[in-house]
Amino acid sequence: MSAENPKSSIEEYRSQERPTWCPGCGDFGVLSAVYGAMAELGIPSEKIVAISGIGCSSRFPFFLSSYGIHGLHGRTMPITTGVRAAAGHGLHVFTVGGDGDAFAIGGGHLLHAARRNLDITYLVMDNSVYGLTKGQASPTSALGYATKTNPTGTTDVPLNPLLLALVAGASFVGRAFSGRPKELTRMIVEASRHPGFALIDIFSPCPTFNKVNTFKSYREEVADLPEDHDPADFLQAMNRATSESPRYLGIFYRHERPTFLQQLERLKTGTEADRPRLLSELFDELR
Ligand SMILES: Cc1ncc(C[n+]2csc(CCOP(=O)(O)OP(=O)(O)O)c2C)c(N)n1
Ligand code: SF4
Repeated sequence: MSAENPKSSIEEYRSQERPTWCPGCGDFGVLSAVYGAMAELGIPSEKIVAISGIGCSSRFPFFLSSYGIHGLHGRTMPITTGVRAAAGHGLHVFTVGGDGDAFAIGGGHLLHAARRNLDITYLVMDNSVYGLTKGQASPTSALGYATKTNPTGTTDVPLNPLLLALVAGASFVGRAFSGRPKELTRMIVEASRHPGFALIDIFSPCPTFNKVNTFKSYREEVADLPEDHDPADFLQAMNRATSESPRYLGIFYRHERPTFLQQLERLKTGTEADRPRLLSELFDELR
């Protein structure tokens, strides 16, 4: 994580490229929240890298004044792992993309980045549809969700991103809504400060293709996590992540354990003779 210089101007993070998203797309709210969070954290724009896959949401790096990689569909985690290993703590790494990129074609990579506790903030703009390719069902589409390519409705049971991240070992798991920009900004700040793999699943409606999961429907379905929620309690996080009514927003789980970079550093310290003891200490901390 880079040095913080709180309260930069939002303008520092806005690139010269204007977003090409459709009017009313939820991704605008996510972009504004990232500008706001970066300004609050005061991370210099040259210390940020945004890495994406392919999709409407994956155009994100063009609109952020920072380093960026617009990669391959579903391959954000291998790219991010390489960037993180090469850059060490010197850059703040944002990985961004859609629910298709993250949980369909990229699903296998996601699991292993989470268990490895890769040091990143991963923002998934979850619109429950493949936006860029014109509206096919995605892993988070509701059962029976009908599209032009599947007019009778999908028979695939929707995947729960929070449960997936929790069982894979993500050390920070949150859910937010682009229609609630203040809370979203706050959560991006918290996730950015978290050492390790921080995933935020963001309800980010696609008004062009998804007429089921809309700003209006989310407003009716969501509620903040109860005040007694303890983000250190894994089972409570699992339990509340399964709730459909309401669908909770907030930080479900947060737990610190050695991150990918810290693990690499530990493996390099000490002499050959120290290695068995250092490894055994590291394994104890990872358990
Ligand atoms: C290897 C590969 N397979 C398929 C595609 C076609 N493709 C491009 S984007 C996309 C899905 C986009 O959906 P999502 O990741 O949810 O992002 P959104 O557009 O909704 O933001 C697909 C299937 C591709 N570009 N590359
Ligand atoms: S198609 Fe949907 S996800 Fe893509 S830019 Fe338009 S509203 Fe946003």
